[in-house]
Amino acid sequence: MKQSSYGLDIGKTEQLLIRKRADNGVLHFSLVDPHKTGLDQAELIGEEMSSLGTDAFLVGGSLGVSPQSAYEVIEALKKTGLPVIIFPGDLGNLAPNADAILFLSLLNSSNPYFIVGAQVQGALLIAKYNLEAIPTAYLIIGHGGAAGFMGHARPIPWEQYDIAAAYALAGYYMGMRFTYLEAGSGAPRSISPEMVARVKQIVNRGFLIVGGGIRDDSSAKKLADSGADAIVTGTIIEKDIEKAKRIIKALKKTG
Ligand code: 1GP
Repeated sequence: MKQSSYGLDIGKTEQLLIRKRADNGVLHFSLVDPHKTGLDQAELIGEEMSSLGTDAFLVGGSLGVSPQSAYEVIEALKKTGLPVIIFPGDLGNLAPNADAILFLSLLNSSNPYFIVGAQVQGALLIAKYNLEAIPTAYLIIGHGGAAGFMGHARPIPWEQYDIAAAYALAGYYMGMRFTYLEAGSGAPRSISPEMVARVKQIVNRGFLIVGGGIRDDSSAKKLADSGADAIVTGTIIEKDIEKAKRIIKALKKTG
């Protein structure tokens, strides 16, 4: 851990992501849900996605994830040497062997449990596991998918760019260096490039992750060109690896 003079801890994984972003353009994160992905499959996905040039793995899900299943999938993905970061749907996602955890606060939940309650329940365990916590404002947009439903979200309407920007900025002022704009896994469409551009314009010093419903290279590229720092794909990896390949290729050409 690098300690700044103000006592701010920026961990190794976060530093690596920021450095990679600066050096190599927009990053691609591969989402693996331990509820949907068995051990052998996780190993295959790891090999395949790392050879295609993905930058990191996110591991997590909203339903049916146990610490044991998370542990096993993380172990399989770590063989790639790429960062493996927990993307927790609930406390069952916490496993000690990841490189880091997106310490999410679902800011537009109507239930304080998802804003700070689960975080309090998990905090001491995260410290005990010595997991690097990356403070992240998690915002559910539009459809929201299972994450939105399970997290009691009041999804921000697709076209309300300023509301998304205001939430992201509030999160940033509260110390969340990362923002995750989430349309929901398998959402019928992705977040619009206009919303991404507005959020990036307002929170230009934060790291912006965009995911949910991204299924082709041209929409991924538009989101990247609009200011995303990392694009997440999950469903497409399970369904059509060729498309995932084209998405990564398109991102590698971005600045
Ligand atoms: C979900 O943003 C991610 O948290 C990925 O969504 O499965 O639609 O790619 P997809």
